[in-house]
Amino acid sequence: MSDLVITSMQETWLWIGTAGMALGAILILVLGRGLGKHSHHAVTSFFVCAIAACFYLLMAQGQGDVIITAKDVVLTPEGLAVDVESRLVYFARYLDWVVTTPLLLIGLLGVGLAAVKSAGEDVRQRTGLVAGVIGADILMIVTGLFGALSLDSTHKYVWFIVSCVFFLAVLFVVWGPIRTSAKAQGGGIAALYDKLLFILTGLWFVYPVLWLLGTEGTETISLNTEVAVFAVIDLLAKVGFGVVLVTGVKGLMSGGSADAETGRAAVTD
Ligand code: RET
Repeated sequence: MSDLVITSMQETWLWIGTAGMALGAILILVLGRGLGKHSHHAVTSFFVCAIAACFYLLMAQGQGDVIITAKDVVLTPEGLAVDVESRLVYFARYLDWVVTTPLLLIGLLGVGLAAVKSAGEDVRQRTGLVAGVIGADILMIVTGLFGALSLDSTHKYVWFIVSCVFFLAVLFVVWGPIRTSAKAQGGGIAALYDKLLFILTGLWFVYPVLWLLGTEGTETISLNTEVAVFAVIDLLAKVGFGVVLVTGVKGLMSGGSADAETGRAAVTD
Protein backbone atom coordinates (compact mmCIF):
# COMPACT_ATOMS: atom_id res chain seq x y z
CA MET A 1 0.00 0.00 0.00
CA SER A 2 2.93 2.33 0.79
CA ASP A 3 3.89 2.14 -2.91
CA LEU A 4 0.70 4.03 -3.80
CA VAL A 5 1.97 7.42 -2.69
CA ILE A 6 4.80 9.54 -4.01
CA THR A 7 7.16 9.78 -1.03
CA SER A 8 9.43 12.73 -0.35
CA MET A 9 12.41 10.53 -1.24
CA GLN A 10 10.90 9.89 -4.68
CA GLU A 11 10.17 13.58 -5.07
CA THR A 12 13.78 14.44 -4.23
CA TRP A 13 15.11 12.00 -6.85
CA LEU A 14 12.66 13.32 -9.43
CA TRP A 15 13.89 16.88 -8.78
CA ILE A 16 17.50 15.63 -9.05
CA GLY A 17 16.52 14.10 -12.40
CA THR A 18 14.92 17.38 -13.55
CA ALA A 19 17.92 19.51 -12.58
CA GLY A 20 20.45 16.96 -13.89
CA MET A 21 18.76 16.71 -17.28
CA ALA A 22 18.41 20.51 -17.60
CA LEU A 23 22.08 21.04 -16.69
CA GLY A 24 23.04 18.19 -19.02
CA ALA A 25 21.18 19.88 -21.89
CA ILE A 26 23.10 23.13 -21.26
CA LEU A 27 26.41 21.25 -20.96
CA ILE A 28 25.84 19.57 -24.31
CA LEU A 29 25.04 22.92 -25.94
CA VAL A 30 28.33 24.30 -24.62
CA LEU A 31 30.38 21.22 -25.57
CA GLY A 32 28.70 21.09 -28.98
CA ARG A 33 29.93 24.50 -30.13
CA GLY A 34 32.17 24.32 -33.16
CA LEU A 35 30.94 20.94 -34.36
CA GLY A 36 30.15 22.42 -37.77
CA LYS A 37 28.61 19.85 -40.07
CA HIS A 38 28.58 17.41 -37.14
CA SER A 39 26.28 19.64 -35.07
CA HIS A 40 23.43 17.14 -35.57
CA HIS A 41 25.06 15.15 -32.73
CA ALA A 42 24.65 18.07 -30.34
CA VAL A 43 21.06 18.64 -31.56
CA THR A 44 19.94 15.05 -30.85
CA SER A 45 21.79 14.89 -27.50
CA PHE A 46 20.43 18.31 -26.45
CA PHE A 47 16.82 17.32 -27.16
CA VAL A 48 17.22 13.96 -25.41
CA CYS A 49 18.15 15.85 -22.20
CA ALA A 50 15.66 18.70 -22.70
CA ILE A 51 12.75 16.31 -23.29
CA ALA A 52 13.75 14.23 -20.25
CA ALA A 53 13.99 17.39 -18.11
CA CYS A 54 10.35 18.22 -19.01
CA PHE A 55 9.13 14.71 -18.20
CA TYR A 56 11.06 14.65 -14.91
CA LEU A 57 9.47 18.00 -14.04
CA LEU A 58 6.06 16.51 -14.83
CA MET A 59 6.77 13.57 -12.46
CA ALA A 60 8.35 15.77 -9.76
CA GLN A 61 5.18 17.89 -9.71
CA GLY A 62 3.08 14.76 -9.25
CA GLN A 63 1.52 14.94 -12.73
CA GLY A 64 3.31 12.01 -14.36
CA ASP A 65 1.80 9.08 -12.48
CA VAL A 66 -1.46 7.21 -12.37
CA ILE A 67 -2.92 4.68 -9.93
CA ILE A 68 -4.30 1.66 -11.74
CA THR A 69 -6.88 -0.47 -9.98
CA ALA A 70 -8.51 -3.83 -10.67
CA LYS A 71 -11.56 -5.05 -8.75
CA ASP A 72 -12.53 -8.70 -8.53
CA VAL A 73 -15.52 -10.24 -6.79
CA VAL A 74 -14.35 -13.36 -4.95
CA LEU A 75 -16.22 -16.02 -3.06
CA THR A 76 -14.94 -16.47 0.51
CA PRO A 77 -16.25 -18.71 3.35
CA GLU A 78 -17.89 -15.54 4.71
CA GLY A 79 -19.62 -14.81 1.42
CA LEU A 80 -18.82 -12.54 -1.53
CA ALA A 81 -15.96 -10.07 -1.10
CA VAL A 82 -14.38 -7.49 -3.34
CA ASP A 83 -10.68 -7.96 -3.99
CA VAL A 84 -9.04 -4.65 -4.95
CA GLU A 85 -5.50 -4.43 -6.33
CA SER A 86 -3.81 -1.12 -7.07
CA ARG A 87 -0.44 0.11 -8.25
CA LEU A 88 1.16 3.48 -8.88
CA VAL A 89 2.65 3.71 -12.36
CA TYR A 90 4.90 6.52 -13.56
CA PHE A 91 3.47 6.50 -17.10
CA ALA A 92 5.48 9.64 -17.96
CA ARG A 93 8.68 7.55 -18.12
CA TYR A 94 7.37 5.71 -21.13
CA LEU A 95 6.34 8.92 -22.92
CA ASP A 96 9.87 10.21 -22.29
CA TRP A 97 11.53 6.99 -23.49
CA VAL A 98 9.35 6.60 -26.58
CA VAL A 99 10.76 9.91 -27.85
CA THR A 100 14.26 9.93 -26.36
CA THR A 101 15.38 6.35 -27.12
CA PRO A 102 14.88 6.81 -30.90
CA LEU A 103 16.89 10.06 -30.63
CA LEU A 104 19.68 8.23 -28.76
CA LEU A 105 19.72 5.59 -31.48
CA ILE A 106 19.85 8.27 -34.17
CA GLY A 107 22.91 9.66 -32.35
CA LEU A 108 24.58 6.24 -32.42
CA LEU A 109 23.60 5.59 -36.02
CA GLY A 110 24.95 9.02 -36.96
CA VAL A 111 28.40 7.74 -36.01
CA GLY A 112 28.03 4.21 -37.39
CA LEU A 113 26.56 4.96 -40.78
CA ALA A 114 29.04 6.33 -43.31
CA ALA A 115 28.55 9.99 -44.23
CA VAL A 116 29.04 9.18 -47.86
CA LYS A 117 27.27 6.45 -49.75
CA SER A 118 29.67 3.69 -50.76
CA ALA A 119 29.76 2.40 -54.33
CA GLY A 120 26.82 0.18 -55.15
CA GLU A 121 24.95 1.07 -51.97
CA ASP A 122 21.31 1.89 -52.34
CA VAL A 123 20.14 4.68 -50.00
CA ARG A 124 16.92 2.75 -49.43
CA GLN A 125 18.86 -0.04 -47.66
CA ARG A 126 20.09 2.51 -45.14
CA THR A 127 16.58 3.94 -44.66
CA GLY A 128 15.39 0.38 -44.03
CA LEU A 129 17.94 -0.09 -41.22
CA VAL A 130 17.06 3.23 -39.59
CA ALA A 131 13.32 2.57 -39.85
CA GLY A 132 13.80 -0.98 -38.56
CA VAL A 133 15.78 -0.03 -35.49
CA ILE A 134 13.45 2.87 -34.59
CA GLY A 135 10.30 0.84 -35.24
CA ALA A 136 11.54 -1.96 -32.96
CA ASP A 137 12.59 0.55 -30.31
CA ILE A 138 9.18 2.28 -30.26
CA LEU A 139 7.45 -1.09 -29.92
CA MET A 140 9.84 -2.05 -27.09
CA ILE A 141 8.75 1.00 -25.09
CA VAL A 142 5.03 0.89 -25.97
CA THR A 143 4.72 -2.81 -25.08
CA GLY A 144 6.69 -2.11 -21.88
CA LEU A 145 4.02 0.48 -21.01
CA PHE A 146 1.27 -2.09 -21.71
CA GLY A 147 3.05 -4.40 -19.26
CA ALA A 148 3.39 -1.67 -16.63
CA LEU A 149 -0.35 -0.99 -16.91
CA SER A 150 -1.25 -4.69 -16.51
CA LEU A 151 -2.27 -5.94 -13.09
CA ASP A 152 -2.86 -9.51 -14.23
CA SER A 153 0.54 -11.19 -14.04
CA THR A 154 0.06 -13.30 -17.17
CA HIS A 155 -0.72 -10.18 -19.21
CA LYS A 156 2.20 -8.38 -17.59
CA TYR A 157 4.80 -11.05 -18.44
CA VAL A 158 3.44 -11.54 -21.95
CA TRP A 159 4.09 -7.83 -22.57
CA PHE A 160 7.48 -8.06 -20.87
CA ILE A 161 8.53 -10.86 -23.23
CA VAL A 162 7.19 -9.01 -26.29
CA SER A 163 9.13 -5.90 -25.21
CA CYS A 164 12.31 -7.98 -24.74
CA VAL A 165 11.95 -9.42 -28.25
CA PHE A 166 11.92 -5.88 -29.70
CA PHE A 167 14.87 -4.97 -27.45
CA LEU A 168 16.83 -7.88 -28.93
CA ALA A 169 15.87 -6.70 -32.43
CA VAL A 170 17.32 -3.24 -31.65
CA LEU A 171 20.53 -4.84 -30.33
CA PHE A 172 20.74 -7.10 -33.37
CA VAL A 173 20.78 -4.11 -35.74
CA VAL A 174 23.25 -1.97 -33.77
CA TRP A 175 25.63 -4.89 -33.11
CA GLY A 176 25.25 -6.28 -36.66
CA PRO A 177 24.92 -4.19 -39.81
CA ILE A 178 25.53 -0.77 -38.24
CA ARG A 179 28.69 -1.97 -36.49
CA THR A 180 29.93 -3.44 -39.76
CA SER A 181 29.34 -0.06 -41.40
CA ALA A 182 31.26 1.69 -38.57
CA LYS A 183 34.18 -0.74 -38.94
CA ALA A 184 34.33 -0.08 -42.67
CA GLN A 185 34.97 3.61 -41.94
CA GLY A 186 38.19 2.80 -40.13
CA GLY A 187 40.04 3.54 -36.88
CA GLY A 188 38.64 6.58 -35.11
CA ILE A 189 35.02 6.18 -36.10
CA ALA A 190 34.98 2.43 -35.45
CA ALA A 191 36.51 2.97 -31.98
CA LEU A 192 34.05 5.74 -31.08
CA TYR A 193 31.13 3.64 -32.33
CA ASP A 194 32.27 0.68 -30.21
CA LYS A 195 32.69 2.86 -27.13
CA LEU A 196 29.16 4.27 -27.54
CA LEU A 197 27.76 0.83 -28.34
CA PHE A 198 29.23 -0.72 -25.17
CA ILE A 199 27.95 2.16 -23.01
CA LEU A 200 24.49 2.01 -24.59
CA THR A 201 24.19 -1.77 -24.32
CA GLY A 202 25.44 -1.90 -20.72
CA LEU A 203 23.08 0.84 -19.54
CA TRP A 204 20.04 -0.23 -21.55
CA PHE A 205 20.18 -3.74 -20.05
CA VAL A 206 19.57 -2.21 -16.61
CA TYR A 207 16.07 -1.07 -17.64
CA PRO A 208 14.38 -4.48 -18.11
CA VAL A 209 16.15 -5.80 -14.98
CA LEU A 210 14.91 -2.87 -12.90
CA TRP A 211 11.43 -3.24 -14.37
CA LEU A 212 11.42 -6.91 -13.39
CA LEU A 213 12.69 -6.24 -9.84
CA GLY A 214 10.53 -3.13 -9.35
CA THR A 215 6.85 -2.52 -8.75
CA GLU A 216 5.97 -3.28 -12.37
CA GLY A 217 7.39 -6.81 -12.04
CA THR A 218 8.19 -8.88 -8.95
CA GLU A 219 8.14 -6.01 -6.38
CA THR A 220 11.51 -7.20 -5.01
CA ILE A 221 12.64 -3.59 -4.56
CA SER A 222 10.56 -0.67 -3.30
CA LEU A 223 9.26 2.14 -5.49
CA ASN A 224 11.65 4.48 -3.63
CA THR A 225 14.70 2.47 -4.71
CA GLU A 226 13.32 2.06 -8.22
CA VAL A 227 12.82 5.81 -8.69
CA ALA A 228 16.34 6.54 -7.38
CA VAL A 229 18.07 3.94 -9.57
CA PHE A 230 16.09 4.99 -12.66
CA ALA A 231 17.13 8.62 -12.09
CA VAL A 232 20.82 7.70 -11.95
CA ILE A 233 20.66 5.35 -14.96
CA ASP A 234 18.60 7.86 -16.96
CA LEU A 235 21.22 10.56 -16.29
CA LEU A 236 24.03 8.24 -17.41
CA ALA A 237 22.14 6.99 -20.49
CA LYS A 238 21.21 10.51 -21.60
CA VAL A 239 23.69 13.10 -20.29
CA GLY A 240 26.64 10.68 -20.01
CA PHE A 241 26.02 9.19 -23.45
CA GLY A 242 25.53 12.65 -24.99
CA VAL A 243 28.77 13.98 -23.50
CA VAL A 244 30.79 10.96 -24.74
CA LEU A 245 29.21 11.32 -28.19
CA VAL A 246 29.77 15.07 -28.58
CA THR A 247 33.30 15.09 -27.12
CA GLY A 248 34.18 11.93 -29.09
CA VAL A 249 33.15 13.49 -32.40
CA LYS A 250 35.02 16.69 -31.49
CA GLY A 251 38.12 14.63 -30.69
CA LEU A 252 37.91 12.90 -34.06
CA MET A 253 37.59 16.29 -35.78
CA SER A 254 40.65 17.76 -34.08
CA GLY A 255 42.65 14.52 -34.36
CA GLY A 256 41.95 14.37 -38.06
CA SER A 257 40.40 10.91 -37.94
CA ALA A 258 36.97 12.42 -38.48
CA ASP A 259 38.31 12.79 -41.95
CA ALA A 260 37.14 9.26 -42.44
CA GLU A 261 33.73 10.89 -42.22
CA THR A 262 34.40 14.45 -43.30
CA GLY A 263 37.36 13.70 -45.48
CA ARG A 264 35.49 11.24 -47.59
CA ALA A 265 32.68 13.74 -47.65
CA ALA A 266 35.12 16.53 -48.46
CA VAL A 267 36.07 14.76 -51.65
CA THR A 268 32.51 14.77 -52.82
CA ASP A 269 31.16 17.87 -50.97
C1 RET B 1 11.11 -1.95 -20.61
C2 RET B 1 9.98 -2.94 -20.30
C3 RET B 1 10.47 -4.29 -20.00
C4 RET B 1 11.26 -4.90 -21.13
C5 RET B 1 12.24 -3.94 -21.72
C6 RET B 1 12.22 -2.59 -21.45
C7 RET B 1 13.32 -1.80 -21.99
C8 RET B 1 13.55 -0.53 -21.77
C9 RET B 1 14.70 0.21 -22.22
C10 RET B 1 14.67 1.53 -21.95
C11 RET B 1 15.70 2.45 -22.22
C12 RET B 1 15.56 3.70 -21.80
C13 RET B 1 16.54 4.73 -21.91
C14 RET B 1 16.22 5.93 -21.42
C15 RET B 1 17.08 7.02 -21.45
O1 RET B 1 17.32 7.66 -20.50
C16 RET B 1 10.41 -0.84 -21.37
C17 RET B 1 11.65 -1.43 -19.28
C18 RET B 1 13.24 -4.57 -22.64
C19 RET B 1 15.83 -0.45 -22.90
C20 RET B 1 17.83 4.50 -22.55
